[in-house]
Formats: sequence, structure tokens, C-alpha cells
Amino acid sequence: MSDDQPKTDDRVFSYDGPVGGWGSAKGMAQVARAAKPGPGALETLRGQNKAGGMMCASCAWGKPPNPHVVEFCENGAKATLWDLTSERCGPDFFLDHTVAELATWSEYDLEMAGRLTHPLRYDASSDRYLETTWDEAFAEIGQGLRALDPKTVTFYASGKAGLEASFLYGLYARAYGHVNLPDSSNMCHETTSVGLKTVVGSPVGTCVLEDFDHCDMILQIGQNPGTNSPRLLHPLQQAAKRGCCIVAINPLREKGLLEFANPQSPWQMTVGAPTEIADRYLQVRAGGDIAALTGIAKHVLALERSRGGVLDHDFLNRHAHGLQDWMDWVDATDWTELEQVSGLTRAAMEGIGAIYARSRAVIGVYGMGLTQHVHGSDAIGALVNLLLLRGNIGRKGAGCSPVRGHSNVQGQRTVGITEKPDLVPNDRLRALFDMQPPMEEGWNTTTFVEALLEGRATGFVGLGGNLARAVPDTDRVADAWRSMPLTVHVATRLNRTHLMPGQASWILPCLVRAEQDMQGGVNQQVSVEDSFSHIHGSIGNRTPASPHLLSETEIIARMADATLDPNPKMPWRHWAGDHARIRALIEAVYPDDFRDFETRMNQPGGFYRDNAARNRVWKTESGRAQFTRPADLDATGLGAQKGVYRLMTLRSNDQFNTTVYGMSDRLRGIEGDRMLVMMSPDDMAAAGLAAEQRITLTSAAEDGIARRVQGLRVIPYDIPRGCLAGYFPELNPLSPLSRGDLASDTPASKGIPVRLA
Ligand SMILES: Nc1nc2c(c(=O)[nH]1)N[C@H]1C(S)=C(S)[C@@H](COP(=O)(O)OP(=O)(O)OC[C@H]3O[C@@H](n4cnc5c(=O)[nH]c(N)nc54)[C@H](O)[C@@H]3O)O[C@H]1N2
Ligand SMILES: Nc1nc2c(c(=O)[nH]1)N[C@H]1C(S)=C(S)[C@@H](COP(=O)(O)OP(=O)(O)OC[C@H]3O[C@@H](n4cnc5c(=O)[nH]c(N)nc54)[C@H](O)[C@@H]3O)O[C@H]1N2
Ligand SMILES: [Mo]
Repeated sequence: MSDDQPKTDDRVFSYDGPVGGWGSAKGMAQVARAAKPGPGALETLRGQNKAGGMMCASCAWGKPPNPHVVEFCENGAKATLWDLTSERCGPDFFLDHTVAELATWSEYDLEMAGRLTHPLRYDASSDRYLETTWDEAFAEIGQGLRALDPKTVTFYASGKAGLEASFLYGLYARAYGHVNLPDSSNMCHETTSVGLKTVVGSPVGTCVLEDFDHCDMILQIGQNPGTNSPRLLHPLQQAAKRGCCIVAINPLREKGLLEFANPQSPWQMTVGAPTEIADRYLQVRAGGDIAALTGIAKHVLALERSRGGVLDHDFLNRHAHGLQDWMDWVDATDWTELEQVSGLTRAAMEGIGAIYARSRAVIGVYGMGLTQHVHGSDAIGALVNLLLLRGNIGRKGAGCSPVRGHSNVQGQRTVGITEKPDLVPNDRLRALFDMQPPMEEGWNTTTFVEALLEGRATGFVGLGGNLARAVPDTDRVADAWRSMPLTVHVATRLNRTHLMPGQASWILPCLVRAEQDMQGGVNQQVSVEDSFSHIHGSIGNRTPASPHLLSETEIIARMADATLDPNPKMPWRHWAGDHARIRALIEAVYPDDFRDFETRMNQPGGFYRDNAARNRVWKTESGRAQFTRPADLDATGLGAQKGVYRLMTLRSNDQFNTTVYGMSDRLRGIEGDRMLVMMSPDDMAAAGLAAEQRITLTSAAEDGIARRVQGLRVIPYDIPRGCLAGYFPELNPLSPLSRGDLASDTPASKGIPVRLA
């Protein structure tokens, strides 16, 4: 890592260079020091996201058929280096520390203990995790699960595991007798799975990577590429160079959107002139997007009326439904209200409307800023309303592009990780596997947590994730978690959820994607689906962190084998012995999506599983693309309440979800600690607060539950008045489980009502 990079300085307090450039090399080098990667990690990075290499285990951004020499970003490199650490967290570590003691450690310190090496069983008498054998673990877990009512057991998946493991996991749940299959997607893009599907009939984005070469306008809404999907900065930069207009809609002026120096370009690295990216930046209020997008659309309608030739009438006549009803509503919505709710001026919205009206091909890119609201589905609807006006869905260079979080989160849904029984081909499952899949709806993340809090959840199996920390209301959840009779975690590193053992509890350590998985003398590939519905094979070449690790696939197969009655149609161990066998099953269950799976997955750029909406086939209720009236203009549903702030909980540049790599949020110029709130200087003055003062936030939710987080440092920040921002997961105790997107239950992590105590 270190040879070809500049010397680093530990004391980087404020970062004011562009995103990328040496700053990111520095960020990587800092993580490389902390992660202590083993030898060969660099070699893995070189093949990252290229055909025949390892697909990044960080985000789900597309992998181009003609990759750059370096097709990984700062944060993808961090994720890989972190996985390939030379630190080990073995049985001795657990003999030295009780669970009660470890529970007081920070997230960061737990992670720093390194990779888990042995299967562990919780021993209540000594309050320690003790080494066990795989045979013992599987036998006891199987027995434990057989003693429980399957309908009260949850199998959670965090979007990282490949298609092979995910498919087996969903099948295992159904064969066992439940579809309580929450996925990290339930806290993330479930709003897309439900909201986008309602309006265009597709639960996933309609763009492919090439579309970014052909658009002349990009609306970049509530998504922070500099930190969360840095490889998206390449197409943004290329687009900007072509003269494409990039409009950012975000309460924070995120560095990655303002400018970007491409680390691939030596000229920019040395001369340091970043390409200007967002030539329009709408600093919307949290939850102001429905109003902002409606304001932009209102101006487009006005231009059509005044000069004509703006709307795509042919498209609207043939493909859209509900236009008139929606226009009536837009006409009845006045500018004052749109300005108030969005926090933008009419002129700003009209300016973007005018650009939109003359743009040939427009892409709407969005992330958690749009999805994590009470009316998140309506916000997606508002974006689609705007796109439909000029036929910007289903043609080259145009469409709707949700940026998915985990590297295979979209793929997990594709192969059956879903609590909704009708999203899988049950007939085929019955015929192929001689089974009866449950037909009643299972638990998603929110309904699982509700069940947990009400004492109805008895067993939890987690395929990755740190769920007890990632959900809302974490303080309430922590108490309930330990009351479950059985908890099992398939994991790579220790995290806080593991330190809330159920009455019987196991940690099962698994391989990471960068590691070899030898079965029958063959290194097994896995596969993943990216944000553009392209499927890629991925292979790991590193020596496993410990000889005791098993692949996720094998762990699931052996648990299933130990839990279920024998069924000749379900030879779990045989399947796990060769991933090609599992891919053949996936192809048999989903023949349209996975035709020639085995041969096509290694082609450069992956293979495309197609998208009906992209072909202008609308699988909606009306059979057409749907205009929608939102239930509320304010996506938070909070309205104006005296003393109530809307809190956005975000990721720093130095974390992957609850995995905290360090204390630096370099791109925002914030260093040193994570217990903070960003606040507008005007709001600080009005509340009589000084910079750096420590404050307490309390809940202003109307469910009557007291919530508080203390010791938060106030940082004066360029953020709209009435809005606050801080970090996930530290602020999750303030997030009420009762507030989620009305259509999909996705927790409203960007519109948490709080007061200053
Ligand atoms: N390095 C790294 N990469 C990651 C992750 C990580 O933690 N670290 N996590 C992965 C996962 S699982 C996910 S889901 C993605 C998440 O990636 P993002 O979707 O980028 O998620 P966030 O960082 O939560 O915040 C998104 C942005 O929304 C803005 N925002 C907040 N509220 C609003 C609002 O009301 N309106 C608008 N317009 N904007 C708003 C915030 O200012 C922020 O810039 O990243 C993935 N990639
Ligand atoms: N307030 C607030 N809350 C949020 C969000 C927010 O923006 N604000 N975002 C939400 C979103 S979008 C998401 S996706 C969730 C994510 O929340 P998390 O549950 O934190 O997601 P992960 O990154 O999957 O979990 C990390 C853990 O997974 C395990 N792990 C890592 N790699 C592997 C692997 O290869 N295999 C296995 N089996 N385990 C592995 C490690 O033990 C690690 O500790 O949080 C949600 N919660
Ligand atoms: Mo996510």
C-alpha cells in the first residue's frame, strides 16, 4: 500500500482539497495503517471490479466492461483492506474478555480486534464466548431451531452475501417454515422496491451504466457519492466534461458533488484543478424533495402552456396514467407552499425547470435522502412524475437510478430474500424441491423489531449485519434482544449485536469475498448483482484468515441440513460442494433472469437481467407509468412545530454502516469524534448555543416514548435552518421505530423529530 503513495500526515484536521486526489490516497493510507492488511492485499485491489477478479464488497455501483487501470475507489479499498486485516480475534481474546466487558467497548475497538477465527458458543455461566467445533455448533443450532415455532424465527440478511448463499438462505427459511426474511434493504431501498414498483412497475433502477454517457442532465438527489459510491464520481465527471448539467439536491453541500479531482488523472493530481461538477446546487430542507421536484415540474408545465413543445405528448398519451389528476393538483399547489416546504426560492426551482425543459435525456439518481422518509415512496413518485413529463424513462441516456447500498443487496431480493411470498415463483419451488413454501407474509425489519419488543420473536439468525445497532430505537432493542431463546450470527468481525447473546447463542465465522473458497479442489466463485441489474462473477484469491473458516454457502447448507427433515430433493451438502450446482438451481427457478448463468457471469461488465420499465412495459396496476399525488408535500410529515428540528442521520467518510474505520469525516472537514450535531449558525444563535458546546437531544415523536442522546458536540455547519445532521449509528436511539415510509416501512432516518434538551 505504502510504497507508491505519498507520506501521510496523521494530523489532517480539516480537508479542503477536492474529493479524490491525494486526499483520498491519504485517507486510504490511514485506514491501511489501522487495518494492517496482510501481504497480497494490493494484488486483490488490482483485480477489484474487473472480470476474473473480486467484485468489491463495499457498494453496488456498476462495474464497467472496460475498467480503468484502477477500478476501485478510496472506500472500496478501505473495505477490502479491512477484510484482509492481519489482526485476529480468536478464542484467547474471548477468554480474556467477558461479554459484559466487551459490551462497553466502542464499535471501533470491537472491529479492531480483527477477524473472527473459530466458531464460538456463548457460555452464560462464565459470560464468555467459548471455542466450539462446527459439528457441535450445527447440531445444537439445528436442534434449537427444531424446538422453536418457525413463524417466530427470523433469518436476516445484510446485502453482502453472494447470490449462491442468498438463494440457499431463502430456500432454507421456506423449507423450515417461515418467510421472516428481512434484509438490510428494509432499512435502505425498500422504498424503491415498493415505491418505484408502484409507479413504473420495476422495483429496481431503469438505467444501465452506459446511460451516463448519453444524458445531458443528471438530478443527483439525496445521495453522497464522494463517500458512499465514489466510483460514481467518474461518470459524473465525464458527464460534466461533456457539458451535461448536474443538479444536486441535498441539504448539505457535499464535497463529492461540488468538485472532484480524478485520482486516475495525473494532470489533475498535480495541478489540482478539479472539474466543477454540480453547476446547480439546491440546498433543500430535509424532507423538502417532494416540494422541490413538484416546483420544478410546475415550471415545466408553465413553459408548456406558454410556449409549447415541452412535454412529450406522444409518450404521455401512450404510456402514462393519471396525468390530468396530477396536473390539477400541481395547479392547485401554490408557490408559497412549495417554497416553504422545500426551503428553496421559486426562482431556483424555475431555473432547474427551465434546464429540464430543454434537456434531451435526464437521469434521476437518488439515495437515502429520498428513501428514508415517512413519505419516501411519494418522493420517488415526485421524481418519476417529473421524468415522465418528457418521456425520460425507457430510452437511451434517461431514467431512474437508485444507488443501492450493499454490493449484492439488489441481488438478494432477486433470488428470494423477501418477506413477501408472492415475489418468488412458489410453483417452481414446489415442483423443484418438493416443498410447501409458506404463503402468508413474513416479517420485515420493522415488524421483526416490533415482534421482538413485544416478546414474540424467539430466534434470530443473521447472515452478516449488526442489526441491533442499525435499526431505530436501539436502546429499546438492546434490552429485548437478549431475551430471545436462540441467536446465531454468521460474521467476519465482532460487533455489538453479537454482545447481546440470546439464551443460546453462536458466532459462526465466515470467509470474506476476497478469500479462496476451495471445494473439491476448485476455488469457488460467487456472484453479485449491481445497481444496474448486471450480474458478475467474483473470485477470491487470498488465503483465508483462519483455517477454521467456512463459506457462507457451506454454513447455510449445514445449518439447513441439521434443521430440516431429510428431503432427497434438497441435498444441501452436495449443493454446497460446488457453487455451479447452486447457480443451476437459481437458473431453474428464475430462467428468464439467469439464462446461461454459468457461462455469462464472467463476461466483462457482467450480464444484464433486463428491466421491463426500460422497455416501456409497465407492470403497474394500470398497465401504464403512473403519475402520483403525494399524501403530503413534506416528506417528513412533520410540518412546522415550534422547537422541533428534523435530524438527518448520515454516514461519515470513515465508516461502512456500523463498521467505523476511524474518526475522520474528511470531506466534511470534521475530525476527531462522532458524537456531534451539525447545526446552522443562525439556529445556534437563536438557541443561544456556542460552537463545540455539548448538548442533549430528546425525541419529539408523538408516540410518547422518551428517547435521548447526550454529549453531542455542536458544530456550526452550512445546513438549512430547522435541520440537524449527525452520525448513524450513534444517533439511532433517537429514531422512532414507529416512523417509517408509509408504503414500505423503511425507517425515516433522515427526518427524525428531535428537541434540544
Ligand atoms: N464508504 C461507504 N460506502 C457505503 C456505505 C457506507 O456506510 N460507507 N453504506 C452503503 C449503504 S448500505 C448505503 S444504503 C449507501 C448509502 O449512501 P447514501 O444514499 O449516500 O446515504 P447517506 O450517507 O445516509 O446520505 C445520503 C445523503 O442524503 C442527504 N440527505 C439527507 N436528508 C435529505 C433529504 O431530505 N433530501 C435530500 N435531497 N437529501 C438528503 C445527506 O446530506 C447525504 O448527502 O452507501 C453504501 N456505500
Ligand atoms: N440512523 C440510521 N440508521 C440506519 C441507516 C441510516 O442512514 N441512518 N442506514 C440503514 C442502512 S441503508 C443499512 S443498509 C443498515 C446497515 O447496517 P449494518 O447492519 O451495520 O450493515 P453491515 O455493514 O452489513 O454490517 C456490518 C457487520 O457485518 C459483518 N460482515 C461484514 N462483512 C461480512 C461478510 O462478508 N459476511 C458476513 N456474514 N458478515 C459480514 C461484520 O460482522 C460487520 O460487523 O443500516 C441502516 N440503519
Ligand atoms: Mo443500505
